[in-house]
Amino acid sequence: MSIRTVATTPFNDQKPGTSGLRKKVSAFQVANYLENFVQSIFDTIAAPAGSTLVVGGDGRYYNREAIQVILKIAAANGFGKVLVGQGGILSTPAASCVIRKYQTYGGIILSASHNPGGPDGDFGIKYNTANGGPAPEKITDAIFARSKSLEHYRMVDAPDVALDQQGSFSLGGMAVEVIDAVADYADLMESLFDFTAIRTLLSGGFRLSFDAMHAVTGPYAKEIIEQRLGAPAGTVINGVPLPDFGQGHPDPNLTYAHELVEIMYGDHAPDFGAASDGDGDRNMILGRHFFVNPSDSLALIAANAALTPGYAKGLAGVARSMPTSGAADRVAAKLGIPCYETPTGWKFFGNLMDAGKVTLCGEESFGTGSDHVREKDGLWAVLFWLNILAKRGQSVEDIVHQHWAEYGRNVYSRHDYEGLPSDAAEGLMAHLKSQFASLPGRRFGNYQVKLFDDFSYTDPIDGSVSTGQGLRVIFEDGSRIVFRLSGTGTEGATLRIYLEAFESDAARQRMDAQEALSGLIAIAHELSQLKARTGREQPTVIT
Ligand code: G16
Repeated sequence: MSIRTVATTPFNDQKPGTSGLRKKVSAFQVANYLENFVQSIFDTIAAPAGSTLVVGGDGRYYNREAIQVILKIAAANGFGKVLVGQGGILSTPAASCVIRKYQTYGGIILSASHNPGGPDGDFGIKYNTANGGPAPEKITDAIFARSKSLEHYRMVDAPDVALDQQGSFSLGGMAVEVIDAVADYADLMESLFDFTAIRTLLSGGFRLSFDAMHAVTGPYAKEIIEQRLGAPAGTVINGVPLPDFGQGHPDPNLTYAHELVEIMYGDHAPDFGAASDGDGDRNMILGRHFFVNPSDSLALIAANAALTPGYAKGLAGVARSMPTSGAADRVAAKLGIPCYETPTGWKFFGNLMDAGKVTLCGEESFGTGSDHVREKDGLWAVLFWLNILAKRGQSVEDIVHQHWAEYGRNVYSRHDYEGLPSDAAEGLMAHLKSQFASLPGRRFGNYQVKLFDDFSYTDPIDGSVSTGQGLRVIFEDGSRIVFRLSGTGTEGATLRIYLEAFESDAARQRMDAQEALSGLIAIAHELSQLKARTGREQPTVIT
């Protein structure tokens, strides 16, 4: 085996964001860009010689090329074995499952999640630790620091490994095992949910549509929903993963999953609709002519967990990201379990799950999951819902309405302003911050500001502190407006405005969220000088 040590110059922009390093494909194609980052990961994690690594991605453009590079750098850095999903495919939750099941040292996941793919689209890479979860900030910060001083990377000179066939191969002395990308994950799902009850539901005329958005979940959904659960062929739509996602935007929300939305809001709509994103960790849940807000979905899953075999023994606790609505808090209070509030980013849930403090976690950004893996999990959420529906025998809409009647409704919406010039977005945030001292106590119609701060979090397990996690305007009645800049985009800036108000009056709970939140929306525009600073009045995406 010949190992080449290649001289390189560092890049200064390899700082991982909310979830790994995400850039345009063209940025990753710059000579040594990917190689440098991979070597920086390996230098940082210092895995003992002979360690096992997992590598897989969501199948987007550049996935295959990147895997070959990673394998050759891993071989030159002393790894003993790499498990790769067949065809280079592993959904993000499946990668987490494989890391945990085979107790590997860690894994590298290639994805830019819900961002578009193709030669002009986005690519991404992130490192997950032995618990199966995204590396915590102290590791991503160290990788970034290393990337800024890297002068060499090591790589074996060897031909590419054939990834399309399962089996064991040798690459410069390192074993490469190409594994079934779906089986381990599908078995895990079968162990958590009542597949018999769901099969009975599906054979009794209940209809569903699952939109894989030409992204990674297609093969997983076909195996689980159509094969193991017996749903008719065609239940999974857009089920063939394509490198450019069929030129779509694989983000399961009301704007980008429009094909599913048209089906679910059309005549003869199925009983249940769901979609997942590029790498399979997000989910959107729809009933017939009905949208389930992700924050409500987390609360509902927590409230109904006892109906599933995997969670019947009870929940240790729940966690949600700060901008996620407080609906889950109400369920936790009733169950007598703690509810933790973390910054945005799944990596913040890992310590809580590892310490056994929480079982379920969720985010407003269409992410829900549990301690079965250490990533959010789109299909898991869909199966959780199907299990609930099979046991309760009610429609999605009725279940949600009944939940609101019992707990009250945290009326919620997120407004995204995508593709803003970075300086305008940063100017808007700076303008908001200039009001830290003056805003508390101010009255806007019925709303009086109680608190205005920049959210910071102290991890209760390791004491690490994360600051600057979103500007919170909290009103005396508990309503909130949160302003944050997204950490996952690759072009310009995306401003997210999160709006929440509580409605205990059953007669008003079914009101349209935009209407119910119109007062808060107007305040958000006024405080941020949104139109003057960005020229925008209407969000790109409303959730
Ligand atoms: C990632 C993170 C999530 C986060 C989401 C949105 O999801 O894992 O925890 O909520 O981004 O982050 P932001 O608001 O910074 O864009 P994914 O699905 O993109 O990996």
